[in-house]
Amino acid sequence: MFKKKLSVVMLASLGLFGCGSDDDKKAVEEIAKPAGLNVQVEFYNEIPSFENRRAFRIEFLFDLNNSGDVNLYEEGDLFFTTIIDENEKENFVSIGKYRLTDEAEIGSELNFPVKTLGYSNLSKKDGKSVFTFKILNELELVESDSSERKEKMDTTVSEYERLVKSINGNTPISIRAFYWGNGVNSGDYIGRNVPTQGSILSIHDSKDDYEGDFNYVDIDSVTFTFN
Ligand SMILES: [Ca+2]
Ligand SMILES: [Ca+2]
Repeated sequence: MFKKKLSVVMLASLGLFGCGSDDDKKAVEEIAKPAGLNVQVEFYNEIPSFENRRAFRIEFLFDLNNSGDVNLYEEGDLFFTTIIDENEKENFVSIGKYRLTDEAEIGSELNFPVKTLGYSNLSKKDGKSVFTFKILNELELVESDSSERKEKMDTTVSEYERLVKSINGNTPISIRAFYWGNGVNSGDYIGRNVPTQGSILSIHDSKDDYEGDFNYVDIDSVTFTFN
């Protein structure tokens, strides 16, 4: 209830409220999205288009079990990945050996499809790329064909929801971003070998510390907000 009231106030103050059009309805739905975690990554430069089989991949590993390890898909960690290429965008999260994904490969034992994992987007602003990802706290599974599989899926979603809600402003994180394919390679990292220590609410990263032959992927800043 409180949330709904807040939405109305926000819309009214933005001058968007009162016309009763479909756009208004959409705006209310947008604000009524389930709670979660918002990530925004700003780059110094522009990530080029995805022609010629080139792709962009960004990974966020939350070291929730505080092992200091950023290389393994460990039990107790959450590892989010978004891959964007010419044809599609795929979001998935690894929870130990299982994966929740909104593009599940049919028949895979370890990949479980959810209706929406989150909302990721790569856009351009003033000649610079910005990646945003709204990670949801609660997920809705796509129906399973067997009760055995359903049980495993339910357990994995419960574990996901428990872990994602435990992320806070001081959770150690490792972030890796790449753009590659057809002779092009560019990447940048935060907490590459050792996850970050301290606040992740606002992270600044140096200019020109990219790896590869091109400066396309050069992280400038990362911000996390919770709602
Ligand atoms: Ca870990
Ligand atoms: Ca950088």
